[in-house]
Amino acid sequence: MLIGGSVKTVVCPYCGFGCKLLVDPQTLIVKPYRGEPNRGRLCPKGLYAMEFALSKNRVKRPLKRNRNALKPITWGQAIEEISHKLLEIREVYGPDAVAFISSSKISNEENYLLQKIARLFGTNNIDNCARICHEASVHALKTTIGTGTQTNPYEDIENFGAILIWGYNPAETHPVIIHYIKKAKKRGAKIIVVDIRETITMNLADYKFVIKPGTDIVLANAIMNVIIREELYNEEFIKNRTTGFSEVRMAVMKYTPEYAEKVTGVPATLIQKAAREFALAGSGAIMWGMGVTQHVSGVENVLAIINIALLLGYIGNRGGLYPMRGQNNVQGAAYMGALSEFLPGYIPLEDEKFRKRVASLWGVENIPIERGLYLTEVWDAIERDDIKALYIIGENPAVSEANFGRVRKALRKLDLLIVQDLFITKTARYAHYILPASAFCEKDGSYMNSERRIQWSEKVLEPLNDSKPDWKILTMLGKGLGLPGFNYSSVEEITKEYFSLFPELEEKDIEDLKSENGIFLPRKRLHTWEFATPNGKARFIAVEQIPPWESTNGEYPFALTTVRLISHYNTGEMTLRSPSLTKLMGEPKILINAEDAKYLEIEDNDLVEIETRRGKIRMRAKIGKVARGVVAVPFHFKANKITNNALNKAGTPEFKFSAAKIRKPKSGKPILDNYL
Ligand SMILES: Nc1nc2c(c(=O)[nH]1)N[C@H]1C(S)=C(S)[C@@H](COP(=O)(O)OP(=O)(O)OC[C@H]3O[C@@H](n4cnc5c(=O)[nH]c(N)nc54)[C@H](O)[C@@H]3O)O[C@H]1N2
Ligand SMILES: Nc1nc2c(c(=O)[nH]1)N[C@H]1C(S)=C(S)[C@@H](COP(=O)(O)OP(=O)(O)OC[C@H]3O[C@@H](n4cnc5c(=O)[nH]c(N)nc54)[C@H](O)[C@@H]3O)O[C@H]1N2
Ligand code: SF4
Ligand SMILES: [Mo]
Repeated sequence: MLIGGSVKTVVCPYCGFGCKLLVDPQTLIVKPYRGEPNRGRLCPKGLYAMEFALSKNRVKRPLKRNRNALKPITWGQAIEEISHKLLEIREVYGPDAVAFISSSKISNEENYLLQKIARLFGTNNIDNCARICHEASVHALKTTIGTGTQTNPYEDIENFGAILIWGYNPAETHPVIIHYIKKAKKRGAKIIVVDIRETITMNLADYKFVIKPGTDIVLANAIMNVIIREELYNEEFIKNRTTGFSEVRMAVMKYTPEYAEKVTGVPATLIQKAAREFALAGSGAIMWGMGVTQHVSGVENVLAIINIALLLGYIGNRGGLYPMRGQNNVQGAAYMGALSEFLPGYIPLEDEKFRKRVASLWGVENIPIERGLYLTEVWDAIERDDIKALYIIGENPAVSEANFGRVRKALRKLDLLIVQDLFITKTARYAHYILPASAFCEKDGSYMNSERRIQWSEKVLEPLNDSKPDWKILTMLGKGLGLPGFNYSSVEEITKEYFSLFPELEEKDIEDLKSENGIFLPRKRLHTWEFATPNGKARFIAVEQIPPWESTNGEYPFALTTVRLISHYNTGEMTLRSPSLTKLMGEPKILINAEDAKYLEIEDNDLVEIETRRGKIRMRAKIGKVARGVVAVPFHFKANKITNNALNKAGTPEFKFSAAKIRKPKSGKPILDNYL
């Protein structure tokens, strides 16, 4: 239902860049916001963002499973039954037999409420898809510089002298940020792109480094080897603002450019030239993505990248670290405490003073201190009978988790599965209860983008049918569970409550958040003078090459990685329900090197079968620029049937490396037919 009135400003529901959309409530036409951060630009996903919300397939009322059928029930019944069953499970097995999965698609207020429910219920089993995305960056950044986030705003990118883009393909995944990178290039910035295939982003590059998957540390250490040997590092910065330089100096000695050439495939002379240019640029950004974090060496990969920035003093006013966040509110979900090892503001659970402060705000004596399960640990915990009930909001693990066969088996085994989503997703098909959530445009709330800018999103439409905004459902659930302090009657009351946990927000009010530029938390630029570590200095941590979990061999000779496409989004639940986007969609294809294809007698567009130790999928082939022995498969839809679920120290799976074999089947259809 239209609510009328003037044009509304809404935060894009797709990626973490955080564009604002101007939506006309009469016509529902979307136009780009002229101010920051999108400066009059949008990609097609933002432009057509209203379409999935208007889909006929939305869940319209609460549903309960009755054998194989889903039957409508009232909200009152749903909340009463779910609360009763959760309390019963807590009574018999304890609070840690329940896990909550929050969503990087829902607002700060909604994430804040779900972690509040989990912790008041008695468990830190609360997590979100940050775990399978940038959590390795959070762990590495927190250890070295004291904060786990992007350090600088987007606007700084256009002023730096060089940009190093690593395992990140913004031309497809954050299209609007390309505007900032192009402005830097026009001003003369050198652009270096490191990937395992020739990406569209490489069209902007002065140096295109196509490496073998999982060899990133060798390349990073070789770049440092050149910078140190040629004394191009920033001695003053290292002396005054860091510790641990001598260990890094020792560690990178053996990573000569010649050695790196053998391992990565990038010519030694090019590594030398690029290292020199990056060092002599005087300032620089390093931007990275999933090619870096989704490895068993994810945390160490990020440490290696941070070391390059520290060597050159490219931080604060002379540079920035940009772990570019994926989902529209993944940064907010983490900041609001929807992570199993952190309270709001990334404060560790062990911080007694802060824990007590949170508890007193919530009207209880204390909250649990033991770290909860990572999202990626939940599936084995169900297998072990440690988890009996799972409450999932806006997350689709039956498709997005590595080696999803075992996830689906675990979902089937649960005593109680509640899924709160817009659609009957592949995950919801296993649910005992499905709760219909309202879409982004049917509610107010705040979201935090990758540069830590909190922005207000306005309601454009009334909730569809009997759906409810997630914060309203969670308010009912909190009350149903008998938890204190769930008498919210407006979303702003929740905003005020989370404001009170952050010293930087004490002086601010909601009107500041609703203003044109939103609010940066804690501030626009971090670490200008001092790092957030106990001694105020950044820590170099030397790292050595770590091989991928699986190795290729005669039977599985190919290194398989998974990637994203511009016209598809994650598990497809939103984009596949948008008529305009489906028109733009290309068929996902496996990318293979021309010589490998010739050897296997595969031609462009042939159907091929890709098999790993977990299973097989089929897809058409595209012959293109990727190293021999490497294949890249779009992750959307079925790739996780065959990916490897080995985890890194931060709990992220190695989505970016599985050993595989490729063959041409005699007949058959590609996997995407009739997907939804
Ligand atoms: N169109 C679109 N946009 C999106 C999304 C989407 O699904 N579709 N998803 C959003 C989300 S949740 C996220 S997290 C971001 C992710 O954004 P990106 O990080 O850009 O996404 P990916 O394509 O997964 O991985 C980036 C690159 O890593 C490369 N790569 C693979 N293995 C390796 C390796 O071993 N080393 C190196 N150096 N590179 C490697 C891939 O070839 C790929 O080009 O995108 C967000 N934006
Ligand atoms: N092989 C491989 N696997 C990967 C990756 C990879 O690179 N390779 N990348 C990983 C990464 S980085 C990520 S982030 C994950 C993404 O994995 P998921 O987060 O599971 O994927 P999405 O498709 O974004 O699912 C979001 C869900 O939220 C729902 N939703 C949208 N808006 C709302 C709302 O307002 N309320 C509620 N309640 N629900 C809503 C949508 O309908 C959808 O079901 O995938 C991971 N999996
Ligand atoms: S770049 Fe990201 S935030 Fe901007 S319109 Fe596209 S999907 Fe939305
Ligand atoms: Mo992500």
